[in-house]
Amino acid sequence: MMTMNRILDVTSLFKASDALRGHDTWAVFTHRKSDGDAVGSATALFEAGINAGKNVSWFSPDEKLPETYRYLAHFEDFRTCEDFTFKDDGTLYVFLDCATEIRSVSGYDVSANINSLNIDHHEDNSLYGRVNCVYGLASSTCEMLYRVFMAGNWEITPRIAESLYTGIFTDTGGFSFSNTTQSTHNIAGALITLGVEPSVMADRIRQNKNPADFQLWARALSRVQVFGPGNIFAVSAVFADDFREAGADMTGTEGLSQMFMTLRGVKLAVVATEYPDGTIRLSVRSREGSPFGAGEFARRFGGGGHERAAGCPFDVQADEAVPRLRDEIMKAYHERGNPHQ
Ligand SMILES: [Mn+2]
Repeated sequence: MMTMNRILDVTSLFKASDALRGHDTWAVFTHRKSDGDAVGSATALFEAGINAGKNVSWFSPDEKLPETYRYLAHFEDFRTCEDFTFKDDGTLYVFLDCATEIRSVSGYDVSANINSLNIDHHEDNSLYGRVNCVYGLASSTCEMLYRVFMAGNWEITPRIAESLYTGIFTDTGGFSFSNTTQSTHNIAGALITLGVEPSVMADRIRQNKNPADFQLWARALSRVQVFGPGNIFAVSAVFADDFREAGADMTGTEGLSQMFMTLRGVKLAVVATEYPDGTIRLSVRSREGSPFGAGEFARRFGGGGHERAAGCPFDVQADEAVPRLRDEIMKAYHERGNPHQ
């Protein structure tokens, strides 16, 4: 049975803080295709660790991080790592923004006797850590980490504040998605008091497209298909050839699926992306009024994420991706949106 982590267990914040204090060596893991929340939370924790005299390292399977976040302290401390050997050697293994342990490096065994700390805000987090600090109604992992820092009286330096603000800003779409709450704004306000400049941060995060990304987006935008009852569904695709011809890399799709949510009346948008090895992944976005959520749709294909933003593999040939995707969306609609048919 899937957990739906909708209650904030305040004691878990103290347990997380105690776990961090109690270990001199931290290995921090973020998920594949790291986003602002993953990079923001990892760099914030890295800085907090260094300030506390800890020996900190940071990994994910990504070859490189989105250049957008290079302004964050400790961006350069990131290391690529596909597999990791987890040991019971006094190291604290911290997973950030990872709904499941397999979203990060491989080699982790849930039942093994190792010190692991899971800090996250995915509703469907499987609680794989020895200590789990998970609240599905938090806007971001950065918001959770802020709560952990406050619980344990950790000093939040201006660098940490910038990292945390970055994750909150990006995961809420600049304070515009439905996960934006009063707490989100209160925490953002506290971070501003600690030195964050909102307009500087917004520019750094948003003013980052290069012409190659525009060429890539132009291809995706030109292929949009809107369909379903009341035209509530939108799909598009980008293929390996598009990346080559546009001169863009895989980070060029960041923000693309959200763009299709700006279409009038659209409640659910899906972008299929072909990776260099020919595999297809879906990026799914939804809003209130969709017959099924983004997370629910992604879970049909072994993926996961949030109710409003999720991703999954899609096991089809590239040239079949769009028609198959349309079929799958209508299938989900008939099963979920029209239960009597
Ligand atoms: Mn997140």
